[in-house]
Amino acid sequence: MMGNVKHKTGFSLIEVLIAIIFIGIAIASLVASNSAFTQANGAGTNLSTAEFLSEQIRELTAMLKVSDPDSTSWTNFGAETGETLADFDDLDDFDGKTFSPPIGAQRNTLNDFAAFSQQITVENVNPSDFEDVVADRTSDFVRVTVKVFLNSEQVSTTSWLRCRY
Ligand SMILES: [Ca+2]
Ligand SMILES: [Ca+2]
Ligand SMILES: [Ca+2]
Repeated sequence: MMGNVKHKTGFSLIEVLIAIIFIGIAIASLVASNSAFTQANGAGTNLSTAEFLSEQIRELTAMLKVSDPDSTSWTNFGAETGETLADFDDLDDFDGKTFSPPIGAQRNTLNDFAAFSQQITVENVNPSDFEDVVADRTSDFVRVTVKVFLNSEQVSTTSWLRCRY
C-alpha cells in the first residue's frame, strides 16, 4: 500500500514537471506574440501621427495663394525678404522649410511631437504631366510634398497639387 502511494506521488511529480514545461512554453509564446503586437501597434501610431502632421501643413497652406499676394508677378520662389513663419503669406514661402519640432495649422509649435519633423518641398510641375517637375515659376501648377520624420527616419511622404490663379 505504502509503495503504491509512493509510486503515485512520483508520478504526479513528473506530471507537475511536464505541466511546468508546458506553462513555460505557453508563457514564452505569449510574451513573443505580445511584443510583436506592441511593435506593429507602435508603427501604426507613428504613421497616424505623421498623417496628422502632414494634414496640419495642408490646412495651414490651404487658404494661402500659391505665390506672394503683394506682388502681381511671380518674381520669387520661397519666402520674400523679411518674411518669417508668422508672416508667410503664400504657399511657395514654405519651399525647403523643415519644422522641428513640427508645427500645427495655426503655426503653433507642437512640442508634444518634438521627436517628429516636417520637411516641405514646393515645386512646379508640368501641366500635362504632374509627375514631371519643371523649373520654378514656369508653370501654374505646383506640387507640395510633406515628408514626416521621426528622429532622422522618414515615416511618411504626402503630396498634393495646387494651381496658381
Ligand atoms: Ca509677402
Ligand atoms: Ca510670401
Ligand atoms: Ca513666396
